[in-house]
Amino acid sequence: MTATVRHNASSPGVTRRGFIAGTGSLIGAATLAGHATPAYAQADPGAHVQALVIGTGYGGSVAALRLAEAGVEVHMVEMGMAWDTPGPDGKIFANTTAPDFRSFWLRTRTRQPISQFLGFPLDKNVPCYTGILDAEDFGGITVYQGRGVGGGSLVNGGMAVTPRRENFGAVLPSVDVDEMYDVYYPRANAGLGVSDVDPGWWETTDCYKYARVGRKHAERSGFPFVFVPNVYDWEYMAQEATGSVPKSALAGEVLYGNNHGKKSLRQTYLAAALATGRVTISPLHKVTSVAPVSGGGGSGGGGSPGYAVVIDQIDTGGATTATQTVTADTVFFAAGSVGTSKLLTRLKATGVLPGLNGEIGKGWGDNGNVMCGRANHLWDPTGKLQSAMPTAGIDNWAAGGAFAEVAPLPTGIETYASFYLSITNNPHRAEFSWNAGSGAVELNWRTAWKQPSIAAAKTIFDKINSKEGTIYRTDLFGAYKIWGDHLTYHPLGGAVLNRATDNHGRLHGYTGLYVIDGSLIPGNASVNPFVTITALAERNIESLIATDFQALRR
Ligand code: FAE
Repeated sequence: MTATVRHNASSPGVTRRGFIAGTGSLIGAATLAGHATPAYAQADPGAHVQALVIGTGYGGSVAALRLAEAGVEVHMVEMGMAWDTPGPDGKIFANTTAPDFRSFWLRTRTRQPISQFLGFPLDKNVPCYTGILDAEDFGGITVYQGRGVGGGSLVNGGMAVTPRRENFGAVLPSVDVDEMYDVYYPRANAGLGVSDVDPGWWETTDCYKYARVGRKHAERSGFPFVFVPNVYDWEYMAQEATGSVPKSALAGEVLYGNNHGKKSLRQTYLAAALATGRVTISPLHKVTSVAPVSGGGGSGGGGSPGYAVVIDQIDTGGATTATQTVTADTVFFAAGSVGTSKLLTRLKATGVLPGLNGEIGKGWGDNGNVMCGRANHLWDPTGKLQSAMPTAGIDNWAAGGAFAEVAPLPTGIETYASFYLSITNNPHRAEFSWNAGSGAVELNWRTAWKQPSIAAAKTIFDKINSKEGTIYRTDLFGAYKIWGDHLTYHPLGGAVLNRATDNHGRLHGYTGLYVIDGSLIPGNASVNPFVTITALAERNIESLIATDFQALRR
C-alpha cells in the first residue's frame, strides 16, 4: 500500500489534511473542510459495510450525513476524483474560458455547452483525463453532469430554487406538500447554506449589470422577474469585487469548478458527514454491480439479505486498476439520474436484480432545458464583468410554461448579449433500455422532443425581442442556430418515486436497496432541481432511519 499525506491549507474551502490512496485497496480516506482526523481506517478487500452509498452528489450526501448521525457506518463510492490537489497552475479547478485536461470526463476534445462565439468554434483538444464535467452523449441529447466528490455541486451555478408550492403537487403527487414546505425545504436550504444576494449591492455592482438588463427587458414586456437564492458566499463575492481576495465567480469560474466562494457539498453536507467520524469516501471508484448475497447474512436494514457490491478502482485515464467486492447490508443508489438509471436498468436486464419492477428506467426528462441568447442594442451593454453565479429569473411558468434563468456569459469582453437557460414544462419522457448487442444502456430521447421547450421559451423571448426591437443570437450553438436544444444540465427521473420505488425510495423487490437522488423526480421539477433533490432526500432518509435502520443504530 502507498500512503500520501499532503497539506494544502490554501485550497478553496477544502482543507486537505489527509488523504490516503491505497493501491489496490478499496477505500481511501478523505477528509474535507478542516477535519483533521482521517475519515476512514483502511478497509480490507472483501469488507463488510452497513450502508454503501453510490455517488457523492446531493442525494448521497444527505443520506450519508443523516445515517451517520443516526449511528450507521457509511461508505461512499465516487467514480470521480477527490478534487483536492492543485494542478500545474496552482489551482484545483480550470477556468470556464480556458478548459484543460481537468475540465472534461474522459474526452479528448472539449464539448462546451456553448460551442461557438461570433462564428468561431470554441472546442479544442485536451488530454483524456477523469475531469470534472461529463458531457455524456445519448442518441438525441448530451447530458452534462458533475464528476467528483461533491457530484453536480462542483460544476453547477449554485442557483438554489424552491419551486412554487402550487407547482410541487404536479411534480411529486404522492408527497405531502405541507411537510415538504414546512420541514424539508427549510432543512435542505439550511443544510446547503442557501442565502440571498444583498439587493442594495446587486443594484449597483458592475458584475450584475447583465442581470439588471435582464430585469429591465423582462419588466418592460410585463413578465414577473424573481430573485433566486444561491449557495455562493456573497460576502466573498463582494470582496472579489473590491479586489481584496482571489477572484472566482468574478473571474468566470463555474462550469469546471470554483476555486473559491461557492459552497459546494464539500463545504456543507459532506463536511458535516465526515465530521461524524462514521463516513468514508472512495474517489476514483466506480460501482459496477449490486447483487443479493445468496443465503443472506446481513445484519440490518430491515431484514436485508446483504448485497455484494462490485467496485472498480480506476486511474485518471479511466482504466480499471483493481476490482473488489464489498458486502453491504444496505445500498443507496445516489449516482444521479443517469448513473442510477443506467445501473438499475442493466442489473435488471442482465438478471442480477431481476425482481426490480417494470418502472426501472422510465420517466426520464431533461427538466425542459433549452438555452438561447438575445442580441442587444449597442446602447444597451450587459457588461464585460459578469458574475458567473446567476441571481434571477423570468417566471412565465403559469402563463407560458417557462422559467428562464438570466444567465451570465462570462467571457471577459462586452458581448451585447443576454443569455438564458429556460426550464420549461416539456411533457416528453424518455426511457433507458439495455442493448445486449452493444453492452450499453441507451436512452430513447429525441432532439425533436425539445420543440415544446422552444415554444415555451418563445412565449418569453419573442415578446421581449418584439418590445425591445432586438433579435436572437444565432452564433452560440452552431451556424445560424438560435436554440441550444441539444443538451440538458438537469437530468431527472429513471427510478421515479412511488413507481420504481415505494413512496420513500425503497426499490420494489429488494429489501435494503434504496434510491435517493434525482432519478426519483419524474423528469421535471419546474425550477432548477438541486434544492428539491436535497429536500426529498431529507424527507426520505428521515423516514427510512426511523423504520429500516433500527437494528443498525447505536
Ligand atoms: P449528482 O449530483 O449528479 O451526483 C451523482 C454522483 O454519482 C456523481 O458525483 C457521479 O460521479 C457519481 N456516480 C455516478 N455513477 C457512479 C458509479 N457507478 N459509481 C460511483 N459513483 C458514481 O446527483 N441545479 C440547480 O438546482 N441549480 C443550478 O444552478 C444548477 N446548475 C447546473 C449547472 C451545470 C453545468 C450542471 C451540469 C448541473 C446544474 N444543476 C443545477 C443540476 C444539479 O447539479 C443536479 O441536478 C444535481 O447535481 C443532481 O444531484 P444528484 O444527487 O441526483
